[in-house]
Amino acid sequence: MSKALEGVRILDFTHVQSGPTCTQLLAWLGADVIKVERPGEGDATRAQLRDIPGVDSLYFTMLNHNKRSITVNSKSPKGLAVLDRLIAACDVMVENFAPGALDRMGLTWEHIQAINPRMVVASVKGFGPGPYESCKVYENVAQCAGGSASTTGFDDGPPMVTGAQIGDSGTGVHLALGIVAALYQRTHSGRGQKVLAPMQDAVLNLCRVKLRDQQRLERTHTMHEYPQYPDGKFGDAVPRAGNASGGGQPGSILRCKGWETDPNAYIYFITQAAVWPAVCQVIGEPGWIDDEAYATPQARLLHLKPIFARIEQWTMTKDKFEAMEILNRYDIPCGPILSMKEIANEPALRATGTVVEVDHPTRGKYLSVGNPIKMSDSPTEVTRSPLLGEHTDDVLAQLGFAPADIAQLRAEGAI
Ligand code: CAO
Repeated sequence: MSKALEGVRILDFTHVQSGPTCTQLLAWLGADVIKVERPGEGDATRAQLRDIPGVDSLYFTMLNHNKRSITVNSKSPKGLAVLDRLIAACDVMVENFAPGALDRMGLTWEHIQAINPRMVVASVKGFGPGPYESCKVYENVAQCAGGSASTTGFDDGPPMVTGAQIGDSGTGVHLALGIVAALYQRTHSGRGQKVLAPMQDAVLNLCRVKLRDQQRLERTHTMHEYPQYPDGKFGDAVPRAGNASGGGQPGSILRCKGWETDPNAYIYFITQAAVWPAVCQVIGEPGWIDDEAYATPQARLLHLKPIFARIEQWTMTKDKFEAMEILNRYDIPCGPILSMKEIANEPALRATGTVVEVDHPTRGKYLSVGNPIKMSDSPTEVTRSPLLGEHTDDVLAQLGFAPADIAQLRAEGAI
């Protein structure tokens, strides 16, 4: 079966997490992704957080599946000439160097355009134009600058970063969408274009509901679904909402049986209005169905703390999976708090290829996250990440370099 992006060739000049997330997705959609790395060391993540000495880290392998790796020294004139040949042969260049690094290599937009006017040049940067545009940025900086940290955590605690890598992987996903849209536009315009996804902007996009709440707060000075209501105080900025739902249907994380010893014996419970009578029946409070203090969503907002405390008395009598089973019978929206250990062993995720086992020549078998996007006519087969420079000779031969030229480039330190 063919793949959605078959025939698209990507010059992957990315490193660390944000850019590689993007190009890995494009590879899973069928693009030929040629990862360009610095000779000798490669992407810094190959050696970061290593669990096996001398072997590519899981950090690297889990972000660089289905790619080919070539080494090119962009600081040598002959290496730059190789890059020019790649620019001529590829459809897209993706990069996430520090601001200005690509220009310092001489690979300006004008230079690239002169070689290949159809090329899409896609970049992740920490910030867009403005006071911070020249800053280097890592994940947590983006979470902080994009509004996630100030709105995450508990009211009486400091700002908090999340485990989900919304700054890096979140931005990579945004960039991938920009790239496929630019490729589509190119089918009409015949031209490439620049695509920029700043990490601050991508995080803010994912925090859109909090900017919604900022404006609600400024107008009404209160937000009834927040834990600060009705007893606490609101300031002039959106506060941290703990585990409150963030939507129009109140929710909370509640303890389940075994919580004293198992840090993940919890369930997320949503008191969706449509199933409120069922919630009352399940927890043994049928009188709440008609009690005017609880009967309407509006009335319940005044009593969310005692309501969730009562529901928790019920969830604490069940383990999280038993509770799920019972609640699902009544269509009550809920979800178990799953540990990474439980997720790694979840048969359904294995069956759909979202958790995959990959074999690697020096590491052996390891688990990875496969393509979360499922397409009926473009299935994904996850293949291992490349060793450093594994495909240098193949790719250069494809570009028309003779074996003697390749040997010469290697001897001169250009590849
Ligand atoms: N051959 C020779 N030199 C190479 C090369 C190659 N193949 N590939 C990269 N280099 C050089 C660059 O030219 C640059 O040199 P100069 O500083 O002399 O111009 C140098 O390597 C370092 O590049 P960098 O500044 O991008 O890397 P860093 O490790 O110092 O910074 C990071 C890393 C991520 C902070 C920075 O790249 C950045 O801010 N990127 C944009 C935002 C981003 O993507 N952040 C997410 C990272 S994931 O958490």
